[in-house]
Amino acid sequence: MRTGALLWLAPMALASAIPALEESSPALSFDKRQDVSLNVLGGKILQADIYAGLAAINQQIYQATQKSDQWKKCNPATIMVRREWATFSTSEKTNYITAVRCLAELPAKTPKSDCPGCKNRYDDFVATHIRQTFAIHNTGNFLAWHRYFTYAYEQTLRNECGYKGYQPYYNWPRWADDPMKSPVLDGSATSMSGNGVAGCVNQTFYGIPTNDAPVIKIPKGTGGGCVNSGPFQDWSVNLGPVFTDSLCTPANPISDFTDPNMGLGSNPRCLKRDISAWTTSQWSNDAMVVKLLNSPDIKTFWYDMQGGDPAFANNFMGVHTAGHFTVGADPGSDFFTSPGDPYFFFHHGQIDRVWWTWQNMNPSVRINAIYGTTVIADPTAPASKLSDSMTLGYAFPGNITIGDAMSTMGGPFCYTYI
Ligand SMILES: *[C@@H]1O[C@H](CO)[C@@H](O)[C@H](O)[C@H]1NC(C)=O
Ligand SMILES: *[C@@H]1O[C@H](CO)[C@@H](O)[C@H](O)[C@H]1NC(C)=O
Ligand SMILES: [Cu+2]
Repeated sequence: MRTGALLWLAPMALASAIPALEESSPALSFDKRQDVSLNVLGGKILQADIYAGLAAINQQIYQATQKSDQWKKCNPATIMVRREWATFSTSEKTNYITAVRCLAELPAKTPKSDCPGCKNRYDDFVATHIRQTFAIHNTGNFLAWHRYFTYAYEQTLRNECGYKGYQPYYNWPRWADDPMKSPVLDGSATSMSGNGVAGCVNQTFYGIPTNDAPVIKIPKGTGGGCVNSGPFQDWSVNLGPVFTDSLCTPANPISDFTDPNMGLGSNPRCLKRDISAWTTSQWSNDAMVVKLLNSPDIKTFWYDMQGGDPAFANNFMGVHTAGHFTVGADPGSDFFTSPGDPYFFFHHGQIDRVWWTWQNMNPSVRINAIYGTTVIADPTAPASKLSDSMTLGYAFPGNITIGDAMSTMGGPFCYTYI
């Protein structure tokens, strides 16, 4: 296939330009991007994707040669592959959408005493994220916890809603100029729904990190109100908000921070979005992802992904925040309640893919690299350790350690990305 040949030439040429890359052999390729027509991907070759292709190959070689116990269980014969939504067929997309909607029809597992507002199985995931927010963001477990969370969601779609595929991701830079052109957000019947209608007429910006003390002001776009296209226009957001930037959002009935159920009161409302090309064109384009992937160590990578040090100086947003404010509004702008928008798992699939890429550009050094403490943005708290355990509460059974979540081919995991 012509496209395949093209995609192959580029990595060969680039390999020598990328520092600290381990030997890779095309014969052991696990980069199946050559199977995907470039037209589907908007005709663009992204440098970040070339890094990802090399990482995929490196990971297989590293696992085969250095991790023989893991390799017995997880190897190219058994591995699951996560793909970009644009490469899903129409029926694959429909099956995924049906499974997400199915989760919202199943009863919640979280008892009312732990989440008075939880109505359904989807809410269990939102609730555990709200409850743990201060212990899983700007912390040492941030990447590992969200890897486990996204995996648990994918497994639950499969185990409880009959989904046969794997979690799709949204490759931000491919549609950085206009996210509403992406098959994830174009509002079609096979999208995750599109923009919201015009809303919050007196809101002129969304403030990062908060509206009250903004360091970055994202100008309000054309949306901000309820999503009115695609399969999620009747989607109910039941929990939160806690830290929303959307002035249109009614407060949660439990808003006292000393209450363990803060944000978990019943507050059903529509899904709102204000899709922001202002954000994506500057902060989640190919150059931004490549800069992040060129981080020499985990401390640099960790800070860059989350907005730099000091956070958000010179308007630098970091791909993590940019990915959330790609949709913004409610619950997308609320870092507690953001999983209430099913787009969340597409964004965090890509966060995980970028971390996986960075790790596997030099796996022997980076696979267990960890930075950060156990409390949000608190450098004086105890440092996170690989032996720290992580829980998903009622969303998914079983604690794992951060160490278990460092490799996508170790612990409970066996997946890769193309
Ligand atoms: C306008 O903003 C104020 C808070 O600043 C809010 O109370 C009010 O509901 C908003 N009105 C609309 C229509 O968004
Ligand atoms: C699971 O992990 C959480 C968070 O680290 C911890 O509080 C809890 O005690 C653990 N539960 C078990 C059964 O190990
Ligand atoms: Cu999160």
